[in-house]
Amino acid sequence: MTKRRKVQIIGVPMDLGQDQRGVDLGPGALRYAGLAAKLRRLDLQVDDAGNLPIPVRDALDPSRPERFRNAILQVCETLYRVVARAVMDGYIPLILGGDHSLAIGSVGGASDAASTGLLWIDAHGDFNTPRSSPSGNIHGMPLATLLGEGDPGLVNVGRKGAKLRGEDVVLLGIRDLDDEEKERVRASGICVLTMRDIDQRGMGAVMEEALERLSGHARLHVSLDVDAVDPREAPGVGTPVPGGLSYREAQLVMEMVADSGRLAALDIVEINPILDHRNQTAQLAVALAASLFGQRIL
Ligand code: EXY
Ligand code: MN
Ligand code: MN
Ligand code: MN
Repeated sequence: MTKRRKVQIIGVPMDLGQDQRGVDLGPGALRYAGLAAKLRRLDLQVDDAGNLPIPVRDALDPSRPERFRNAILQVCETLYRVVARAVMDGYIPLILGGDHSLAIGSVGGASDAASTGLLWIDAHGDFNTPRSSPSGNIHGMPLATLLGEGDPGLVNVGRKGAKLRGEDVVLLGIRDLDDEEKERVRASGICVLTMRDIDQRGMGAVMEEALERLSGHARLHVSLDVDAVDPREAPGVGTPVPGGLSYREAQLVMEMVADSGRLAALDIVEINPILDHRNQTAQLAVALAASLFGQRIL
């Protein structure tokens, strides 16, 4: 008999990596959408560790953007340790954002003890550095940071240096890169599977390639930025981009990762309940999480 899998929910209500207000409400929205109950029906042990303490944006001086950066750094240091500990205790950590800057801590922490492949599902590349970024927003930088590029303080969160190599990463669902970011992604060695690839070849074939590229890793971290899904299905995000994944394409991604049996950690980020309709986007994310943890149609 295989051991019953254990999931630890870790809420990170952080909105400091971008400008749109409301993404800090994401963990609540996901809980109200019935996340834990849904996973328990899949015969998982689900333990909710609550939320990490996050500095309140309004209490930080907006005229000093470095305060946001310093707060993000502190949160990511804590998250790194919490996630690394969860993995050590035999859990699959399920991190609820919050904006995508939290991945600097979560992906780092999940790969602390054992090498981990990363499937980054996003409309965006999140591959800017403070130099290349047009916005200065840190949620546009976490993947570059994890590969060792950009702000040295953020690069060294948890343990010194890069947490992953380009070849450990697949970017999926991409359709919005800044000009300089495009060059940087091309030079990175990351496998990029864009919306065009999905249109042309179909999601099944694209996911086969993604899993093949990550086949050297027994453990996979899925970092799901919900803005990867088309805004018609997922309106509750701060940076919507038209032409995204359909409901079924997103589900197929989850189902195929589930079949691989290699899921080691999951981030669900960038849900903004203020912009959502009746919690539709959180409900979608819960349905996707259920498939990722093994729910099957038949
Ligand atoms: N590339 C843009 C920037 O760096 O500001 C937009 C980034 C949006 C990042 C979102 C959440 O994935
Ligand atoms: Mn993102
Ligand atoms: Mn995004
Ligand atoms: Mn509407």
